Amino acid sequence: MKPKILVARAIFPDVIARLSQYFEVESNQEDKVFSEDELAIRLQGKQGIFATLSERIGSKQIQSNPQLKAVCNMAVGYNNIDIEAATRAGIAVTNTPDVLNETTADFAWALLMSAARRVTESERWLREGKWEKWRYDSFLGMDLHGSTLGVLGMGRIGQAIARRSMGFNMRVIYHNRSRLSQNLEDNANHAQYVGKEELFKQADHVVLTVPYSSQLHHIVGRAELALMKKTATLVNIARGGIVDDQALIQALKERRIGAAGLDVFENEPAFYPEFLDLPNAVLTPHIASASERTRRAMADCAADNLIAILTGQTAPNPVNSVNPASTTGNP
Ligand code: 8YV
Repeated sequence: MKPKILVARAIFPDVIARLSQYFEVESNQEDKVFSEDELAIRLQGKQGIFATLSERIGSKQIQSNPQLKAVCNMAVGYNNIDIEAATRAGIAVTNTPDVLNETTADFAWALLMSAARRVTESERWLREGKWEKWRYDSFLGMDLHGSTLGVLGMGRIGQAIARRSMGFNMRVIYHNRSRLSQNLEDNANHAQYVGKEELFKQADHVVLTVPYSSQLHHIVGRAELALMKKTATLVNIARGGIVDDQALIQALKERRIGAAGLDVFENEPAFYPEFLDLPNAVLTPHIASASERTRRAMADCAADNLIAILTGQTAPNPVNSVNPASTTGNP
């Protein structure tokens, strides 16, 4: 008998077909977002789940499903999963790193350029039929070339963003848990390590690429925004919760910073509606990894991990280290 798995959201049909060669698949092609209770019920009898960030997998889902062995997220982030509870229960958790680095870095630049050079704001104005004449001061923005880019969280995506700044002749500063090796700094457009405060003070444009954890909740709040230049741009392609969105709304409204490009928000998709009234905010619905090729690679990667774990192989992208001897009921 094939093991049963749940594919929690709609995904590429050929990925479902591939998973079906190994598993009895319960899919969700109608793409309903399950509540936490519903997910706990749907997981009954399933040994694995192909999950996305929308599925909260915590102690409720874990404790009520002692047969669960694998949680494979189609995302590089995994803050939707209680890793400690999963590890205690002997559940292997995996993510999809690397395959999305370049696409996500491209998109950070799309947001940065749109926000700094007021692309979406001026397009809205044009579409509203307001373009009557040229003016010397129409939509004056902030230059990217020759400016200082600050990257908070210089992981693989941060490095890919920094590399792209070479073409804009920018200086790169970064702050991270630990300093990169000289070689990685050189490859990231000779990025210079600075303290967090210095990063916010010196950067003309700040890009956030830190993964979310409860310790990093609101690491960009009122105090950090107050350090930024009045003309600076803030780009968040990392996670909602990294930024205190209410503090950011105030800073943008009062023009204490120049502009923001935001792909992620607190409480997605129910972001604070005040963002909609801010002309200096470029807003996108969590699509930084959304190219055809990358979303396919992410789905394939999550499927590879699920197949590996449930066929007794080593998962390519483990997030936790599971010792089957110390499990409490998910052997
Ligand atoms: C995904 C992401 O689209 O990979 C991540 O961590 O945030 C995005 O690339 C999303 O998480 C889907 O689960």
